[in-house]
Amino acid sequence: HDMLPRPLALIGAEVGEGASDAGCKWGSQALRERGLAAHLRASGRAARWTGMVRAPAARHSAQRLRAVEHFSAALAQQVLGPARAGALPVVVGGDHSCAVGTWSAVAEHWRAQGDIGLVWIDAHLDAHTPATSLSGAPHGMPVAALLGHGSPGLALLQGWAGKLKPHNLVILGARSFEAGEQALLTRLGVRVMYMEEVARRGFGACFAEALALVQRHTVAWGLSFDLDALDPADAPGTGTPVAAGIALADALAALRGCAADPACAALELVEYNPLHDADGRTARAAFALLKAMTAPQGRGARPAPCAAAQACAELS
Ligand code: 6HN
Ligand code: MN
Ligand code: MN
Ligand code: MN
Repeated sequence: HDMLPRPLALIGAEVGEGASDAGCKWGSQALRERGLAAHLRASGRAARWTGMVRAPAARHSAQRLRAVEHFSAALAQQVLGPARAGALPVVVGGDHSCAVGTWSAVAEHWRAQGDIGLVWIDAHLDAHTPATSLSGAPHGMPVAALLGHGSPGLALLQGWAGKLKPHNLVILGARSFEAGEQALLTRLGVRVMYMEEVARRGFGACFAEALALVQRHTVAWGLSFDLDALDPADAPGTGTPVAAGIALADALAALRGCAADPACAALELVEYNPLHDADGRTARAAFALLKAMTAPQGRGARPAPCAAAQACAELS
């Protein structure tokens, strides 16, 4: 329809403390210096950086969770501002622990009206609690925290737990995970479209179904895109690359214009590690993904074949 597209409020989530390799901490700054805002403005939307939030340094692994908790509260404030002002918050990571702050703020903003939904695109499940995590890394825990499990400092951000209800979450593209986190999601009944399903049905068909599911019982929905969901050939510069992922072309085709839906509450793109991106390929993927998602108009559902299907079939 003819409504003016909402301006984009880019928010840099400068956190690497959630991961074993802290390189993602410099991801948002690198994308900003490459001209991400101007790139997005080229498709006709207003776009500017409204905040950069930096996590306190953590020298020991025991300090990491504490650092992420402090960071999450600060990030949530930076997301609430533009959300209240009617802009579309676009959080640029940073490791994926930033999702706790982003989606806690979005849930808080919509709380009086109803529940929020979330599509989580990732090679991982990110649903550990400190009790089940083998690495102890907080970026493997945001999904559990948003569902109300694990560290109280994360789960109780904004003073209440259960920002996401299990039936309003869909995880897409998972192919590397541990038993403990999978057991939590299975027990809660979260729909996971594993990479083998994505390869078989195509990313476009899976994303369309995921979007319909998270819209069903909610007043608003969001998208959290972990770059490691992509095939490492298209996005080598991530914190934790995993073979046989989603082809960038498939993601671009399916996500195009998704944020034009007035019920789209926020977008998040995480795990860009500039130190592992020698040729700039991953930065270009990040630019293209955000430009596609924020294109002023959608193209409608257009299921595209998965170009990496062959590699996925070989894996399974
Ligand atoms: N991410 N499951 C592994 C862990 O350490 O808990 C990997 C987590 C990766 C998190 O990519 O956002
Ligand atoms: Mn992740
Ligand atoms: Mn991941
Ligand atoms: Mn595939």
